Amino acid sequence: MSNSHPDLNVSFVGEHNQVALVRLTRPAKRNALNDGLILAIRDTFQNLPSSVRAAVIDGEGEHFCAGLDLSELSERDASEGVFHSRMWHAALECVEKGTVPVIAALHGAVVGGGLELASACHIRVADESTFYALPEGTRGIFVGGGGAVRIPRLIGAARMTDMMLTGRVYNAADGERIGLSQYLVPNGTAVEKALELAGRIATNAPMTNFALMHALPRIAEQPADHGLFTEALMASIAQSAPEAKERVRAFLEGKAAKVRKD
Ligand code: 1HE
Repeated sequence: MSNSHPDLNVSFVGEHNQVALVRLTRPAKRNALNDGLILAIRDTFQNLPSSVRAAVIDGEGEHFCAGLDLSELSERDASEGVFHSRMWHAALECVEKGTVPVIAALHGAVVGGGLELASACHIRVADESTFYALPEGTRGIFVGGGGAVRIPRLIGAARMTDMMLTGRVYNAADGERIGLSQYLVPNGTAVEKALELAGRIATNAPMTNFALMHALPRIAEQPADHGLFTEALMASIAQSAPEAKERVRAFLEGKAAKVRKD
């Protein structure tokens, strides 16, 4: 897979290229997301090679991502705005509901559309320099990249409302406390930690990863009765895969790792 955009670098890590490292490389503009970059994210996650089992996304320079490229906003009318927002939705859907789990490695600014991109990922690892904001509120606009759907799922509508009404900025520690990131790591180590997690995820049975990406979020939004039914179907599909049988047999024969606390 070659790089399709000058501001997005894709490389592969691991003995079998099983982890894709996708890097925003527009540090002079704080990795602000223009239309070309959004389309490149879409194309990248739509076309990951079949060797890839997990992905990491990070940003070059001092910040993960400054959000929407505001220089492209000024000339857009209302209907163009709808299509623009739908373009972001389609691209971030390719991240969230693509072929492999995606880990965001965060540092510096994770703001506006940058937080929308991070919230489309399955795991967020933040280093101590990370800060989160939704400056849309103070810029007279609204989120348009799926943030209104995904961010309340992480932190609740009340906290998101506060961030947008008041311009509140959360630091890395508070971000972890409220659920914006699942991991908080020392400065400069977010990518390393994200790659370690991705390496582990890449060894899971593909059907388990599929269930976590595609079934769990849907089940979590279904009424309990429907959710339990869907869970039963997903569980039966996952456990019937030959790989699941092999893994369980390996444990019973003492050949697989036990669960241990760190
Ligand atoms: C940009 C952008 C951008 C920086 N669009 N050009 N997002 C925001 O409202 C956040 C706006 N950015 C910032 O608040 C700050 O830039 C940062 C906190 C991210 C970083 O600060 P700093 O001091 O490191 O950098 P800087 O000096 O502010 O910016 C460096 C350059 O990047 C500068 O350009 P230059 O040509 O003068 O060097 C900035 O203009 C440029 N830059 N951020 C365009 N966002 C789907 S809807 C989503 C809606 C949103 O995301 S709205 C929120 C947009």
